[in-house]
Amino acid sequence: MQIRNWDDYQNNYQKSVEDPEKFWGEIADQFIWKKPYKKVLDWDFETPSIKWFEGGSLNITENCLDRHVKTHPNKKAIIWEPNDPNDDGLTWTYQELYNEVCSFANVLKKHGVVKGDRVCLYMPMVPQLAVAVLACARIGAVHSVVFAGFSAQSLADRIDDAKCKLIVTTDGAFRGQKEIPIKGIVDEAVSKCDCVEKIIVFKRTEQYVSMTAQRDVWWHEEMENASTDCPAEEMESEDMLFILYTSGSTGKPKGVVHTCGGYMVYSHYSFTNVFQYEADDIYWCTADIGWITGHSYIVYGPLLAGATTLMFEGIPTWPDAGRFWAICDKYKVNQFYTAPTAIRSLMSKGLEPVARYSLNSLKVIGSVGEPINEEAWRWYNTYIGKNKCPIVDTWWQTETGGIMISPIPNVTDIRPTYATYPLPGIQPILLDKDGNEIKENNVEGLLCIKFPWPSIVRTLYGDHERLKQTYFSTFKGYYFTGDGAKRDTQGRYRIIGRVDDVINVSGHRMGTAEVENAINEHPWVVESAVVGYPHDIKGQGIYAYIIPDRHIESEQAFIDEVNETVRKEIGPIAKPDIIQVVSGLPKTRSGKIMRRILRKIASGDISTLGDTSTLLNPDIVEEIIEKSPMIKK
Ligand code: 7RM
Repeated sequence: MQIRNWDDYQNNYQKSVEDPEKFWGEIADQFIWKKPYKKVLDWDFETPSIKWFEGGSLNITENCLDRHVKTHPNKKAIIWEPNDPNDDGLTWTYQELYNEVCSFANVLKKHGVVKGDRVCLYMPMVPQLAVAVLACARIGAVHSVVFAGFSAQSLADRIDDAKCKLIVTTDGAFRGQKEIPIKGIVDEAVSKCDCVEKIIVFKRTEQYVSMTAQRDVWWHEEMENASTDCPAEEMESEDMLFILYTSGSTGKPKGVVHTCGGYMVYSHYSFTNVFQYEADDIYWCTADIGWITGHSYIVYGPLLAGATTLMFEGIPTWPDAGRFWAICDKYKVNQFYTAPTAIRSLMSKGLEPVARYSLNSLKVIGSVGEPINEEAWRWYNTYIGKNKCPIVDTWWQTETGGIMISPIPNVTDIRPTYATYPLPGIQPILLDKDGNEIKENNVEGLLCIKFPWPSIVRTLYGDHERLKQTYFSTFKGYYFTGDGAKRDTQGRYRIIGRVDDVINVSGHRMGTAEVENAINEHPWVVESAVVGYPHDIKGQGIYAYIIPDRHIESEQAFIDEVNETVRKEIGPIAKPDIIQVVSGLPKTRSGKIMRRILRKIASGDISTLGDTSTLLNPDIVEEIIEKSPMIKK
């Protein structure tokens, strides 16, 4: 299953296109199935309906845990590094992790969770989050992890959409110098939903929390007498494994659904190949488990591979900007996987925090979440990889479940800022605006995938029609990614970014409509328009144009209030970087906001605004330019 050289890559790629069922069937045979599958693949992109390994049954945790407990029970499964470098960390062997997972699975069962129930996990990066994920999978409950930076309102929306009956959370969270009242946020969210029956609280910070009798219980008390014996529920290959919410171009987040068999096969396959993981390596992905990267490449992929996966609770800049590198040296990390925004932010702190560490254990370094700019790529390559570690610039999405386009270290070549080639089994194509395939190289187009892979999104929870509309209707017969891409003369891809109304702030996907909805919750806001603009560290920043319903005495006070509204509605990650109060927005005669013009102004470039005379209100453009902080006068 591990591709070792260029010939291997080419043979595998060719085979995966010529006989996909044989290709994936052979990979799938390396897992433990409770019942063998009857058919590798059944699909149509019209309905859409995609089924992998039908007739087969399995439990992903048997593949993550039981089989490794048999062969190497004392190998480290999870290494956990706490927020404060002076606090004690924790290591669990495969045997210990197995015991934790089975015990907690029994706790879930005791509280009435059965196969198919949805369980919401709202936790910071403590190892118990990984335990809770796997415990759900053990008993066939569907986990919906919500990133612990989301607000009570966002959490409530997600709990309600999936009708979760149980929540697992913590008292609080440590993040750098901050202590965050996680349980308080959960209490507020739950007051807005009526599906939640139980809340299990893991004690992390020891801060005071209110516990509601009958409803709230402590993790440590429940675990005291829980048995470590919990048979793995038999799951059909296409049974739901998890839901993960992600932003789209409308205001409402989409509940991306992944299923058991295909996700298992693809997360393992992509992990071993992209990171070229070897038996004794220490692997570290700095993402949060609240995002897909954490699901696939902190928890499932590495554990399926029997790897040692490091989990970090803190932030890259605390106690200082050398923290990532200190951790790399402390644990002799071999594969390090992070996001361009983290690289740029650390790059801005100079070389001193890097120079203190050797980093000589590193073999492969990776990037994910957004396009990496050339400067950040070179810095990463020179000062972190020391010109000897291949950089894997991995392109993929929540909806793809795993890495789709990426270099394979020491197998395929590297081109700075290029995700380069698709993994075997992945068939990307570029289309022009009219949906015609662009066959030649040295071109640019809309990135689509023309054939299913095992971890493709199966549905959007509760809204299959939206799945069809969003991904399978723009271009008939293809999965449309929403990204634009270039392909060079060698057939290597460079992903340019979103072509829809989705912005990518520090690697976090956000719908402009979602942020607008939040802003519009402020009682004085009549209308708003949100666009992305180039930001040195975050990749894209959020620029909001806002029309108030009255004369604003203090603009700063109003802006502060709007920011607070967004923080409450979505969370701190969605707060605009720039808010401009305007008296109107440029609109077409049919009333559509001309976002193209707003994007140009936000990026500080007004040289190519085009003809604005056909607008409903052409004068407004001058006014906005006049007052924009991005336009130098
Ligand atoms: C894994 C993840 C997906 C969107 C995707 C792209 C962008 C991700 C790269 C990238 C350029 C990359 N899932 N994106 N990786 N753009 N190069 N290597 O990020 O669902 O949260 O976001 O992120 O626009 O469509 S995600």
